[in-house]
Amino acid sequence: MLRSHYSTDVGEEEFGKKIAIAGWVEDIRNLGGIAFILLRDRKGKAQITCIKKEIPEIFEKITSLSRESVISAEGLCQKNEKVRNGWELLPEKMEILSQAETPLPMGIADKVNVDFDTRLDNRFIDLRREKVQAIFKIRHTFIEGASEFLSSNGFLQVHTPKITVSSPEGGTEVFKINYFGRDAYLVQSPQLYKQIMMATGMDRVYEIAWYFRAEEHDTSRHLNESTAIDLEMAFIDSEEDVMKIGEKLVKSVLEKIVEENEKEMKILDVNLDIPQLPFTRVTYDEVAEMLEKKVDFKWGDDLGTDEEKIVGNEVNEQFYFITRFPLKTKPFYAMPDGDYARAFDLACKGTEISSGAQRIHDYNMLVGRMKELGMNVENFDEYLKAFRYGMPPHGGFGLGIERFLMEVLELGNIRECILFPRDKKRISP
Ligand code: AMO
Repeated sequence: MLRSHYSTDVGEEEFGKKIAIAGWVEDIRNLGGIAFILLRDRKGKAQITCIKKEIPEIFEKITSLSRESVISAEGLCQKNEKVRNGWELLPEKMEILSQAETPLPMGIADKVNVDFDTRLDNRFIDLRREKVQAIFKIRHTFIEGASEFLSSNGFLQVHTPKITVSSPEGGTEVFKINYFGRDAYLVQSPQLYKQIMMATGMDRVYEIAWYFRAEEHDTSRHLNESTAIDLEMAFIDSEEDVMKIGEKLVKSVLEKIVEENEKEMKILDVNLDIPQLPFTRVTYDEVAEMLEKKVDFKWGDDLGTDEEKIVGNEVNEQFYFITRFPLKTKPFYAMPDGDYARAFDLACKGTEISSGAQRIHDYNMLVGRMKELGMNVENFDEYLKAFRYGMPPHGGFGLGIERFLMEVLELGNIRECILFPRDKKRISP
């Protein structure tokens, strides 16, 4: 069979020529003397038209086909303005590569009336849907764009361990594993390692990887296994240097998505506004003042989902930073500034999508802070060692990939943005 054009993405130059296409049978219509197949592949859809009296053996095959079977077909690519994409394939050969069982666990074409769990239980079929594929095509652009932006700004891509003995973000939210009889943990964040990297002379690093959090809450914005873009940069003057990279990164990936994913944005029915730089900065104190007027909130409290939404409405910007958090709300590694931390969150439409800080780079100050917080310093020996032999001032942030996509694409549930979500109830498929 001809393999020169295994795609439904056919241009006018192919009209009148012999082509081959292959994909999934989305629909079959048999009108007695003529049959139509709507064939779908990664590029789109095409119609195969078969006239019974002209080619009865193929017509026979078509009548035996089930929806979602995989076929290939070869024949004339005929211009036909009545067909959606302006052409149809008149098959001379057709091969059934895989016959699909019936009934299907769920439908694929536009109106799919099944609940989210059924979709996730049958994710390989769900992922055949145009809308679902659009999310992952945009996700691809986002990650590629972030990588391009960071590389061109001197960041080196690294990969740090995902199995560790100490956990950076507090001991309660880690998955414990049995590592040849010893206790170990799946990492919640590359925090400790990306900071250790700052002691190596590789001044700017970034990592795109998986993180694991044993958080009990089962919400539309939390996953137990998620991915993030993390970076760390040395020789900064303050957290402002880190925020500047963060906002430029966001702007640059959005520009790339607008440029490369017009079709997918249309399928998802979303418009992306390219934000102006710099993003608005509001201090935690200003946020606390907004909240004290509206809800039961005291200076020093963490911002929960409801509080974040209120602040989002008040600030009324697509992206904004919240800066100068109370020291007690941030982890031990954040650089203190009196009662405040040199830490920030980046919010998109009222949801935190990233957080970061200038870090403590002085060994004694870091140990002092850990002791103040009642941490077992010995558990962090390997991390602390990197601060004893020359550690420059540094800072960085972590940006949740699914959080970002969920907000920017207005998807409402973070599980839409990851192929096979892991949450409190779901560990398969
Ligand atoms: P933080 O804990 O705020 O910071 O995480 C950084 C970003 O990761 C995403 N995120 C999550 N996404 C989905 N499900 C979860 N359970 C989840 N938890 C976090 C969010 C969040 O903003 N080490 C610091 C970062 C740093 O300072 O560099 C950290 O992990 O988008």
